[in-house]
Amino acid sequence: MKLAAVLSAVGLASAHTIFSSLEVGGVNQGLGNGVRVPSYNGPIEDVTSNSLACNGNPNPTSPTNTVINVQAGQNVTAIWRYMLSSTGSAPNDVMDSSHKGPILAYLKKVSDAKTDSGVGNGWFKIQEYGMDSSGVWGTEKVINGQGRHDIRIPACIAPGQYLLRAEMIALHGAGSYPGAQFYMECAQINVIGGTGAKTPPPSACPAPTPEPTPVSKSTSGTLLSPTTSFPDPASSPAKRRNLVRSQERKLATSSKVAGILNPQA
Ligand SMILES: [Cu+2]
Repeated sequence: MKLAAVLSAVGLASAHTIFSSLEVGGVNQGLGNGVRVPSYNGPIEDVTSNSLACNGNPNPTSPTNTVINVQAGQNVTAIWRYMLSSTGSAPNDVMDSSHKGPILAYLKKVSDAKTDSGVGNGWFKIQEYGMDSSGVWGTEKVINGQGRHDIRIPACIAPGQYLLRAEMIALHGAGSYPGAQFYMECAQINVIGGTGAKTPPPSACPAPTPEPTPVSKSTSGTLLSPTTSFPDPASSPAKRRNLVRSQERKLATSSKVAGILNPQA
């Protein structure tokens, strides 16, 4: 391996990210306050791992006793930082620019947001933002937007406690499995003022209007269309792995994203 390639690999390995705090109503709730943050910023790459739900081994997370009040229908903002110690909001303080891919958000209704592990059924997706028509990925939007990832909490859901799972997926290594890098943490929220009695399956809740970040198709047509799902934390490990592998096959054969698969090219 050439020296430049070695240095590049080291750079990528240390250029990850953490959803480190939640902003609600313009107020940052504090680092790790109501968000289960890990001490290390590495990704989950094994999609059969329970850590795909709310992170965890090999990145153990810290519990938090805070449950953050959020109004149903309100926008909240997941704040992503390169490391827990990163206080700036420049692109390098968020995530390395090589990390291109979709951003997503999920909710899960729980009886106690402080103690529920998040593993298993009940997750529903409330956002998936892939690549826009100019070829700009969701992660680029966050990297170049001070680490801010806006998420609309649906108005129609039942009041009560939820886990809010914000996720960014980096595809630069996704030409083979494992390779896609899944970054996620879970916030503990208490939704108040919800107009519905639903803890909806994905289609039961009307799409929030306006979408905080519109879902877009990739220029390849199907890669990240709104109906193309990345592995859902609620689906079975085998199903998740098959999904990732099919995504990776599409990626590997898509000339449009070749530059992402091989950042040095
Ligand atoms: Cu990384």
